[in-house]
Amino acid sequence: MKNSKKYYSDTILIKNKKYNIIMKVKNQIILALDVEKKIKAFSILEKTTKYLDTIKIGYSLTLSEGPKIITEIKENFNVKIIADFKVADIDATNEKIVRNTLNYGADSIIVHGFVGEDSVTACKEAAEKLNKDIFLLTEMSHPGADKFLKPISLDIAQMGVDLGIKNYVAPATKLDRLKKIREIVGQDSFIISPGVGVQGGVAKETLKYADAAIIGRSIYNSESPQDTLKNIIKSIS
Ligand code: 2OM
Repeated sequence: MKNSKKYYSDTILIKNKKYNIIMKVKNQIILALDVEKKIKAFSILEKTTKYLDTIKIGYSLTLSEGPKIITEIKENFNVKIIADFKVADIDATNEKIVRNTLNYGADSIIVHGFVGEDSVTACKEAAEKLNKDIFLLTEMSHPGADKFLKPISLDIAQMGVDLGIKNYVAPATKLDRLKKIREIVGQDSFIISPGVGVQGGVAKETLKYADAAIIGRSIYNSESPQDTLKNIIKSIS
């Protein structure tokens, strides 16, 4: 299955009417910036943002530097930020987590699906109020996810479709699962896929089914993050 779509859409409200805006992931690579210090994060961004425009930051950096790091990155670099907080609580708490994260300047946020419809809907609605979006995490890339998450991940994907969610996370390390999830969410949905590089996934294979690959350690632990990134881009073009 060849997938040429390289965009994910965000919803904006103008005069109470919903419009989808298109967000592009440059070179189909999202940098997972799981470093712990701002100085390191900025150094990696200075070396890589010529080749990418979307990054994912999570607990590693925000717990170490505080959530204002999201705002600071937005002020200093021309990147879209996906906040990987894997939101997984009751609806009322989820709403607060999503609203606060997006108000710090994140463009979207990753939300767990296994918590169910009410919890996920609270995230979706909180994001939409801010004209932003969520990514629904279906199945995970690590081996341990096979025990509890795999048996329900296709149902999670279907729930996302039923709720009108357009953006998904699905694993690069399990191509058969990624393919199945693509079949469920359809070609119009946007799938980002972690697990390329250190976890064993291959970017070119992953992008047969996903719209963008999430890559962390292979890039930020590399002696030359820009050269590593350039080589990955060459491998998929
Ligand atoms: O990094 C992979 C990145 O993707 C890390 O930030 C992980 O936390 C994240 N991630 C997964 N697997 C998932 C979900 C999750 P590296 O690895 O199933 O390239 O260094 O392995 C995510 O993206 O939501």
